[in-house]
Amino acid sequence: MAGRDLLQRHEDNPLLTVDDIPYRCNTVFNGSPVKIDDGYLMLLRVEGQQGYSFFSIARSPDGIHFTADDAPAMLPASEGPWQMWEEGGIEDPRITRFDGTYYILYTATSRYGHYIALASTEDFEAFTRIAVISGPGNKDGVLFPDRIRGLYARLDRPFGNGVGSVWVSYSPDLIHWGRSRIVFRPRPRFWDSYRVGASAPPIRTDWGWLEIYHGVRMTSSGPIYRIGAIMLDLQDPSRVVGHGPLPLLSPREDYERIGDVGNVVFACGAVVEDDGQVKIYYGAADTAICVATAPMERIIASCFE
Ligand code: BMA
Repeated sequence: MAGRDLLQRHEDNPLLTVDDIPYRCNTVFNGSPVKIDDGYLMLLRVEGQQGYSFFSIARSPDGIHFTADDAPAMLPASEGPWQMWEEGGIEDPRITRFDGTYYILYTATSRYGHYIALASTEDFEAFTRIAVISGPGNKDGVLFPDRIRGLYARLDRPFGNGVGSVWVSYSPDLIHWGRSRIVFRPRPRFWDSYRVGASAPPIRTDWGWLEIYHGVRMTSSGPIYRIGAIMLDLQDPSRVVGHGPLPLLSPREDYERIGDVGNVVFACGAVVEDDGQVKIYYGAADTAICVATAPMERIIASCFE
């Protein structure tokens, strides 16, 4: 059976719901996974009942069965210079391992809008805030896992002219960013016609940088968020080398259709296994965390359809 979607949902979905969080909160979604020595760790976006989001950790031996920590890992700053950036919460972490350090790009929200912020950790116990690395009206920041032509590189989604497109920028030091170029835009008439944004940090392949992104189509009953893939040139990621017409995953199951924000599948990270299977972790309906998989070769092929 071909199935409706290229990605196969795991039968244990949703992997994490509010019932798995040991303290009172509203929802858990949009988690970013990493593989560590003895299993998997996921940085979760938890939304508290007061209405803002923060980060917590869940751990797993197999990438499927997760146990959430007893207490949050990183709360919005409540004092100091970061307070004004994070007063509305911290959202959608994306983890990239680079030279042995884990860098986390996340969305800081405040009365002035959304910003991309950068923090790092060595051990997921202590987190160091490094810098706010965008102006207002930007989110969906993902850091490439390698330098490109000697510079750090990121994708992001500035909200210029009311259109959400994906851009690439470069930095010598992770703090000062520039040389911004557009990468791809919403495609009129397609499933990603309203908005696009980076989802998982780019994955290096022989064919280019594989970017798992989200695309939105607006309908008369609101937006539908889907997961897609695009291939970018290794040396110049502003150059799209492959972009297929179909999404990888669309909301279909009740846990994707029904929740605080229905009709949403929204990835924040993926794990490539040694056998070539890719596990894509995604928030479902802004209410739960799920995983869906496909062989890397099929995801790559979909970029060139
Ligand atoms: C996006 C982000 C995500 C969220 C999605 C659907 O703009 O805010 O955190 O999952 O909308 O509500």
